Amino acid sequence: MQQIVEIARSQRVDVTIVAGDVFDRAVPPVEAVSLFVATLQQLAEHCVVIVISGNHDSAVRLGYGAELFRQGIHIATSVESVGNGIDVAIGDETARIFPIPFLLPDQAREALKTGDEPLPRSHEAVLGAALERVRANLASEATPPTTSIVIAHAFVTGARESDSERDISVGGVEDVNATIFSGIDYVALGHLHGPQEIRGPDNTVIRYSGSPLRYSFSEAQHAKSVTVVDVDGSGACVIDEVPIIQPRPMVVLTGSLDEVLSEANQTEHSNAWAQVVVTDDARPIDLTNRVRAAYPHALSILHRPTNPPATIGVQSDALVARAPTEIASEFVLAVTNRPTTDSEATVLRDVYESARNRLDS
Ligand SMILES: [Mn+2]
Repeated sequence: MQQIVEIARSQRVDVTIVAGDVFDRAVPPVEAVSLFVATLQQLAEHCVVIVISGNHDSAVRLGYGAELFRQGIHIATSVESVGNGIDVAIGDETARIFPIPFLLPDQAREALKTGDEPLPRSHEAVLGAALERVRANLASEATPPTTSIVIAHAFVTGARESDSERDISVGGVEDVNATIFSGIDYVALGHLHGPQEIRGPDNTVIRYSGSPLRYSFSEAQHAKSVTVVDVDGSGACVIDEVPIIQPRPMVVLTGSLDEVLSEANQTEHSNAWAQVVVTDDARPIDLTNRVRAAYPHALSILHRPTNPPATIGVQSDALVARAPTEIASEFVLAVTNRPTTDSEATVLRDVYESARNRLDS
């Protein structure tokens, strides 16, 4: 957080955008809330700050007290405000920034409907309707602002995931097509942890800044950064990825215990947050302590034999990597000796999604 504040100060940024998630759970620990508030206050000394809620955040809790924040700190968490822009002076130009909090299709399809019928039950439908509101706002003035910016929290088609993002699928679909952002100069996206640019419609730059820290070993190779965007009023955007220095390196070491504990490995990686995967056929005696002695910051120690005994039908980590609905379908196959029907698959999916949403809220 200190690095981000320093980047805002030294680069004299006009606006800091946080595209969610702010927290990783609906009820965050007190330390996390304190850090968030302190960081907002420090950022606000240098620039305008605009925050949206993500799928991990409780919109109600994150938005609580938002009106009490001083001018220059905006926290957008409610669907009612979608389509309202915040004007920020950037030199002689004006950027209008539209924060769109993470929209739950089941709630937003009613709030954002344009006719009598609710919108289709999908992320693309509700976020698409939000963008219609944004474009209507921009078209409503004879002299629109020189730059338009949208902040959203979504999985845009073509982006690369890691193991850290929680599934947001509705009806089995989680992604939205980049074409819904047509007409916008810059789209600042949250949700995916790897920094990346998405191919969008002509003249629209769409980017995930990525998370400032790594949240799982699937992010070990990510180069974490903050995206600094320079807009010049013509709609053109110049992108600069400013690195965030990580507290420790991160490494995944796979091999026999002897290989993992080799002197070369220890010399290079003893300081790292390590995931150690030991592949010996039999579990080495005292595995955890021996690994920890060499890698005191090991976060995950696994025994995954190259030749697993035939009696083990399912490995738990292989199970974790698969879709819950797929596992449930296999269960149906195992007990009924026939594949799931389409209607059974729909029931399994709906039950899974509603259970997951209850955990999230
Ligand atoms: Mn998210």
